[in-house]
Amino acid sequence: MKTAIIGLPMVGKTSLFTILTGVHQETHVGSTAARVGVATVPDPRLEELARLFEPPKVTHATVEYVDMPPISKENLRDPSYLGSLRLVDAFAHVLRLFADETVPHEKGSVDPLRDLEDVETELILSDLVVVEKRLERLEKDRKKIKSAELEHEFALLEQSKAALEANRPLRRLEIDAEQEKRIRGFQFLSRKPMLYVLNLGESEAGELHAREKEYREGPLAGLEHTSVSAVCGKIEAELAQLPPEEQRDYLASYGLAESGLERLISATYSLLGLMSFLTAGETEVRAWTIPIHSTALKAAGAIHSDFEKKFIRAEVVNWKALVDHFGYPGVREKGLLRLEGKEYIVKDGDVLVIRHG
Ligand SMILES: Nc1nc2c(ncn2[C@@H]2O[C@H](COP(=O)(O)OP(=O)(O)O)[C@@H](O)[C@H]2O)c(=O)[nH]1
Ligand SMILES: [Mg+2]
Repeated sequence: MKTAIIGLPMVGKTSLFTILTGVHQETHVGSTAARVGVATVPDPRLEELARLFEPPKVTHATVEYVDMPPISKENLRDPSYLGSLRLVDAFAHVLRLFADETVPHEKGSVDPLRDLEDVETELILSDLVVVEKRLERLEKDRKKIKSAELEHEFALLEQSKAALEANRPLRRLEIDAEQEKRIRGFQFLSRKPMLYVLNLGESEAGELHAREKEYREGPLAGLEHTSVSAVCGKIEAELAQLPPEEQRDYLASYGLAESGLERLISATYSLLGLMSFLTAGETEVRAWTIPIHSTALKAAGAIHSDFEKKFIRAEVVNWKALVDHFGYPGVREKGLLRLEGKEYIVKDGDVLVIRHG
């Protein structure tokens, strides 16, 4: 699962990418190459389970971020740039709220809502080109062949075109599951789930939560497949340089209780429709990534394809119960370890033991 970090030039995309993934590298000016890095999904449950089992290995879930050169008309005409954007599962759009005289803004002033609209419009226009081309082709085909398949696609693209022409991103299009399958192949940019990252200045650090709430309940209220997370890029960058024992004091000096990165990563994770189940034992404590509403069978398959093929049953217990009762014997005794079949819908925080043939 990949999330592309997008936005206008000089808004803090690369800085954010670096602090999320720890990947340092200069991007050449004018380059349309994307860079990929991996961020660890923070999970305090793993630490608690690790204290209990003391395994040699603790493995967190991860999400991938892609650092993209800026969104511009020119870049959006570049096939390799477009290709990188199409491949990702979601976007994190960095909105610049920080004011800094020494960092020029392409549009001459700091105005996050204007930037949001401008980038959205570019994504919409890019999709419109794709829709119009395909519709042209379909018009011809429909004259030659009568097929329900073509008619369905035609109707869906007409509906998409109407939305785009009204300047509405396709992520706000309400369609059924079958149409969803049909539209997926186009990899439309304006249909990708969108996380807005508010990049605040140091002086506003104390208002992080207030700002986030203001956007969530204001301009971004009720938008489908959209979420918002505020960070203070500059503070996070400096924080990353400090030893862990000094980090809390540093955050406190800005009136912050926690790093914003963890919340940003978690927001990405849920925007992607993902959750974690856990496995825990003496050899490893680990978080596994699966889509929300996955069955026990799918969860088994995430661990090993053989576990899915030869699945018999899953033993399931909530992670907290396992910690509170000091391990499997304790939860077994209390009847908290349940036997579940293939169709069981796994919950976030379930610890699974897969029984297989
Ligand atoms: N004051 C301030 N400067 C920032 C912040 N984030 C990034 N910058 C600066 O803005 C410039 C552009 O940052 P960069 O991450 O390369 O932006 P990009 O062009 O969007 O990738 C750099 O000089 C950064 O040091 C921030 O939160 N506060
Ligand atoms: Mg950059």
